[in-house]
Amino acid sequence: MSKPRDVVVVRVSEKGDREDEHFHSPEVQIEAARRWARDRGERLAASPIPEIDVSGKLPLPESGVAFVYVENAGNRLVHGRTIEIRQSNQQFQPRWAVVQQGTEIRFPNLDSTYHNVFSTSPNANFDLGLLRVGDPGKSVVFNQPGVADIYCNQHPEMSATVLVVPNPFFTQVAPDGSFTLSGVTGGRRKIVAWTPHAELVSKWVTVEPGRSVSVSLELGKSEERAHLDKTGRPYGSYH
Ligand SMILES: [Cu+2]
Repeated sequence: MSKPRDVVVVRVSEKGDREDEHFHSPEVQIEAARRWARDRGERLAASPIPEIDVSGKLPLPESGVAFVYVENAGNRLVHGRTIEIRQSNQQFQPRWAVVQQGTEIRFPNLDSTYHNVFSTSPNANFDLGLLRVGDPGKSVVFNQPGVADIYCNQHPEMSATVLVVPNPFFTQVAPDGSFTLSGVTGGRRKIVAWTPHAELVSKWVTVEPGRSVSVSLELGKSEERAHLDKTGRPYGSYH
């Protein structure tokens, strides 16, 4: 058994993360230290903050898609992560995504028609303008936690939804409705569940050492509502 590696936190900070204002919470420091050690095949001998697995169950919706995350376990921007939401066959593909804040989403147009991708959600207000046929796509960095509804100003039937989570503590719910959030730091934690097009639901739990934590959640009803165009008017009203 090796000695506690206080030095690990310092080495991680030397990589430049110290400039990230989100880096100062103890949870994030520990998380970064643990990952630094794991990448090198080592283990932290002791952690100043105990980490516990939070597990639970929830009834899956018909879509089979649900995610769970911890809302208040550190705020951390992820760097260098990019995913794509394509415009293909007059739909977004995929039609939903869950990303950690800091993730870049690229929106390439694979169709032979114009699209105009936009969002008016508070955490992701953008308008990519007309994307030409074969456009490699503009991209948006999602830096604010929350749910972003994404639409096309040309085609009201196109929609995608993106859940932006604040930290690495998130997971997809398994087909049997179970989930485990690993290595959650101790304290009062807000566990949040999401399925596309439903309100977020949450429960508070106390995470403490020597005690397993389980939480049961009931998802909100999925309901894709009619939406307005990028100017806030009903589609077609100005043609
Ligand atoms: Cu479109």
